[in-house]
Amino acid sequence: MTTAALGVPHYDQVLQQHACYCEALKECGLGIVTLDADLRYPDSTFVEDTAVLTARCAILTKPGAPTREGETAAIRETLRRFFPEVLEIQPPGTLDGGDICEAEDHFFIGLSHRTNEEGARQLAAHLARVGYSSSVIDIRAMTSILHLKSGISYIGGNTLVAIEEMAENEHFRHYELIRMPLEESYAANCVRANERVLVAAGYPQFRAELVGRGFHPQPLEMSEFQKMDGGLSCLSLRF
Ligand code: CIR
Repeated sequence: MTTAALGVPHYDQVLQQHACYCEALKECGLGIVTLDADLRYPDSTFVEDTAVLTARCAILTKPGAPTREGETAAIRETLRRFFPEVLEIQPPGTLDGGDICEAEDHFFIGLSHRTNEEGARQLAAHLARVGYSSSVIDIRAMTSILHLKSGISYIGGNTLVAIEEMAENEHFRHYELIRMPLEESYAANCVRANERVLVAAGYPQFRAELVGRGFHPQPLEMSEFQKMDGGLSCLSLRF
């Protein structure tokens, strides 16, 4: 599925970019668990949407797009190997992991065309039970982003990266804010992994800003995933 009018992804390049992404995570010191491709679910490479993983609990989501609902089965099975208990969002709640932005012990929950109020309420309750706070950010009127994390990322050091449309949001008042220039909005989706920040290649202003603030950006080619509305965070579940 996509809303981007960037053309058809080239399969060989998709595989190559994905392999580089996995390699970069390993270079950050992470271990990788890879699931087999499941051709029934063409969007399933965006595993982030199927779960919310925290240091204190694991929650399987209920993806908001009907064609993606079945993706959670393989993730449930896999998560059970790593988490003693796997909680689940229940219908009529829907929730995509891409709408959840973890900033230390606080979680921003995006209300979107994928995540509904009931899904947000259930997640907030699960998080509260283990001592995390959360706040809901309504992005339903924003046409430029699919998920909350297409528009903001938390990269540690009390620092949030935000697209222009979100930068003035009152929820972000107490954070250091990196405001993305309009032409670099896609790069707002980035991933802090240990000492590095994985960023989409081709966004020089953002990269320079990160370096200036003492972060260590690692650019990765993402052109083929961008064509499918995907960003760096979508391609993995990190815990
Ligand atoms: C979808 O529409 O569901 C996929 N084509 C893209 C999902 C991207 N996931 C994310 O931003 N977390």
